[in-house]
Amino acid sequence: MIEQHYRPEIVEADVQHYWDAGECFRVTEDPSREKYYCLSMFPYPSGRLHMGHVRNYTIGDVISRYQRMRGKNVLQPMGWDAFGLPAENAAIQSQVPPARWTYDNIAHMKVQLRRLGFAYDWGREVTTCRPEYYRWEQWFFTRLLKKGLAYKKMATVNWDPVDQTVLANEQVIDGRGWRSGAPVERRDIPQWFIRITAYADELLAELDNLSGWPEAVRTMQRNWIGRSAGVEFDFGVEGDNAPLRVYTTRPDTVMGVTYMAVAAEHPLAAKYAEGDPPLAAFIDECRRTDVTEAALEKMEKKGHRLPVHALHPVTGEQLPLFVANFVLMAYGTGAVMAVPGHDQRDWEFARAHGIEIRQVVRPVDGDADLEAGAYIAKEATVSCNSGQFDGLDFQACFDATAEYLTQHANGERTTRYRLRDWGVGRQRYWGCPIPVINCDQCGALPVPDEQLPVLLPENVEFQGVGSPLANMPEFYATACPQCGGAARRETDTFDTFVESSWYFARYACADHDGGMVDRRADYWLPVDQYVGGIEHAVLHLLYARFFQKLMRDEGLVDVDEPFTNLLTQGMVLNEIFYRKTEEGRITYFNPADVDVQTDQRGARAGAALRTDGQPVISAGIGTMSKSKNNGVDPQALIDRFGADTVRLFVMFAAPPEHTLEWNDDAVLGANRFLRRLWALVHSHQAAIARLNAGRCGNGGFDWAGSHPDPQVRALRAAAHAALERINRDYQRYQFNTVVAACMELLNAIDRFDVPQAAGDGDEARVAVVLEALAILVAVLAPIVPHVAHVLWRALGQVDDVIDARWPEVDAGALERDTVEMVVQVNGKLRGHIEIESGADEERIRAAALSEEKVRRHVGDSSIRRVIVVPGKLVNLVVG
Ligand code: ANZ
Ligand code: ZN
Repeated sequence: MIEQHYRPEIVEADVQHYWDAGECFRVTEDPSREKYYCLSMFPYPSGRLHMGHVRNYTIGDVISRYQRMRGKNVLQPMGWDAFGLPAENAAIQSQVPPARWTYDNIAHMKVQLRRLGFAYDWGREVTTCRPEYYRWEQWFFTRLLKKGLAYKKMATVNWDPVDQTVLANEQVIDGRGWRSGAPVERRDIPQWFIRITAYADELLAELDNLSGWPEAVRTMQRNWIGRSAGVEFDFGVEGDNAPLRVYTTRPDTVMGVTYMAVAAEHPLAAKYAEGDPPLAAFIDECRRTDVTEAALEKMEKKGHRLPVHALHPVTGEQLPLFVANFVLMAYGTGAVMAVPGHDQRDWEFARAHGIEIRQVVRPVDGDADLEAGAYIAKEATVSCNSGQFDGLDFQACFDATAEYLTQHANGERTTRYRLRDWGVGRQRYWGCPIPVINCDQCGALPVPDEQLPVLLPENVEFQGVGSPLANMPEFYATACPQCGGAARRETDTFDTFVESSWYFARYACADHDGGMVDRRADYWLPVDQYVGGIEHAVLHLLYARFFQKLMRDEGLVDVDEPFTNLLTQGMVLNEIFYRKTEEGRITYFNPADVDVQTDQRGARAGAALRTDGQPVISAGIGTMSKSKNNGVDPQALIDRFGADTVRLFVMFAAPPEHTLEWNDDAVLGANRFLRRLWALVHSHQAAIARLNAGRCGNGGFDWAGSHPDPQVRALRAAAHAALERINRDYQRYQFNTVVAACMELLNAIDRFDVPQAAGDGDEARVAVVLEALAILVAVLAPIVPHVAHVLWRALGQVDDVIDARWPEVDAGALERDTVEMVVQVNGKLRGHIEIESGADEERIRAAALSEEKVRRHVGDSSIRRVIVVPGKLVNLVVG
């Protein structure tokens, strides 16, 4: 028997204790059962959970619990993405070693996660900064090294000249070091890379098969990989110059070339700069400009004419030749054929230099306006002004020109990727040491297996200037594994994306100490449902897919793709309030400290800070963030309302992929719903207990055939119709409408009259309430598992609701088996009857006459005729 009042703090503590004691969420591999692996992106242990975590993990937990009730063998693990920069920053600020800070945070956040009641198998917890984990990452890297899939090359880093250290991108603020404030310099140093480009084709091709991923994410990955088909071929150059080789993705526009451009570093530019000081100065200027894509887009397109012409490979035409600041030496051949009619950069440059803009492509129907800008379309187009290549669509013209250029201009078709190899080295302390030994004689060698792991010293003096590893001979001094001479350990550590690229596989066998993974990974992988933030759409998800393939090719796992289905949850938003001082300094105020005033019509009239009553400015709604001071602390909410209310709120407030706007009233509403549910079960529990006792438990009531009481039938129909909708919405993860349907069902049960005293004929009324409540509690169990656990018991169920079988829709209950008919006597409305659809005339007539009002109007007259409009109306003609 449950108490009268819902007290979440007691309910939740009890139920969590029960789950722990029974190890209810521990799973083992069971080949006889269908597995379901549900994974939420593991958190960085920053210290506290935020609402984004709560949303992410609630969605994952609801899916996991739902699948379990559907009979699957469900794995839902949790762990910690524990290496990374914030630990170093904290160490500098508060003098705690990064390891201590990290482990303390993990301990605290674990308590918070437990408090939310997530069904995790904590026995599989993975903490990436522990040697048990990262040793296998090191081992794996040494395999990649041996296969040539890992290599070292020069790469540019941000260098802080005052602190004498490499800075991460996040540590560069407006071009200055975050601590020293000194302008950051660029330096080239040797760094470690993994050859992701070797898998570019497969990573791209398999995106087509990932039908369980949002199209937007697949598109982002496609663009990131950026495969393009192109042609490299030669233009002639006047004088005794070598031919000028270009790379283009639009050979179909070759007839529209009106000038040529080379990069400042191109040999042709250098050749003519010798006797030309203005050109030399221009080249110098180009070298100093930023070459990021964004900068190239915006900057003024500048160029300097060279004293020779290039020669068109088809027409032999003389083309002006420039050195231009928008051509990059590192891309393609460092030279471009410029087609101002169909390339925007070329168009801008041509405009600025008075060069001809020639149209060679037009829309199939109509024309393009080249006065406004370049016409870049490739679909529904046709080539024009192109001589022998006229009248072709994009692909046909591409093929025809490519073929011609291959024959006549030393051409070659090429495939290029935007994707670059993954630079995995970081000049940081709090990361996994890269397992390499550098020997002056033998070069960079992998650390031998028996010397792994290379332990990261955890008790370090951390000054924040550079990585302490580079100043710790006890760490770096070692012997060369090949010649035995003195050698130096690599002091770079891995990018933390390396750890998160394989943790999903490690969960399958987290306790395995004989290798990276064991055969249990074959049982669990691929992850059936992955849940996480859209901010990881490209890097993390691409690296994880890449690692899956690397592991496959090492024989460690057998599937090609790690994540069958991906759900990217939307951001959690809240209002933003601020004040600005006269000097322009902005202070943000937490919405919880702001009172919003409304006018008579309920529209917002203003907002004021509660503490001083003075106005604050509203900046609308935005993502919850520290910088805007508009976060809501989940812990405070849990303390006040309980975890179930918080879980219910986040699931009800919006579909998982949409943004979720914070709303205090809706949190209260969620709490009220749970209290009503509790009260409802409480009010019926005595009657239910009697019913169950009479039927030896389970309330098993035989609903075969139609029940004579229309109200009983109606409630059954409502419950099963709700279940049908709920099932559909669970399948498509529309949890908000699941909750809405539950609310309606609760109202329907609430309206239903149940006799509270024992009485024979009322058994069906208790039974139908029990059935409806059992459906309601069962379908709510994934969302509000604690309260559902207790209420399930109160309904007389012996099993735990986590293991209850998902309720089934009884199609018989759904059939609208009665119709309402209007009863007329001599054409005048005299009453209504509820009657089985398909009842015959005899039955309808009897039912009509059983109505008191109808009987009065018929009186003693004889019935001469009965006119039935099926399903609608019966007219008794009397006289
Ligand atoms: C002629 C042309 C005509 C081009 C046209 C585009 C549109 P993606 O797709 O990113 O690979 N390009 C080639 N090498 C370059 C370099 N070193 N610096 C700057 N731009 C360069 O880009 C390929 C296109 O970028 C090439 O195709 C070339 O311009 C330009 F209607 O050639 B195109
Ligand atoms: Zn050596």
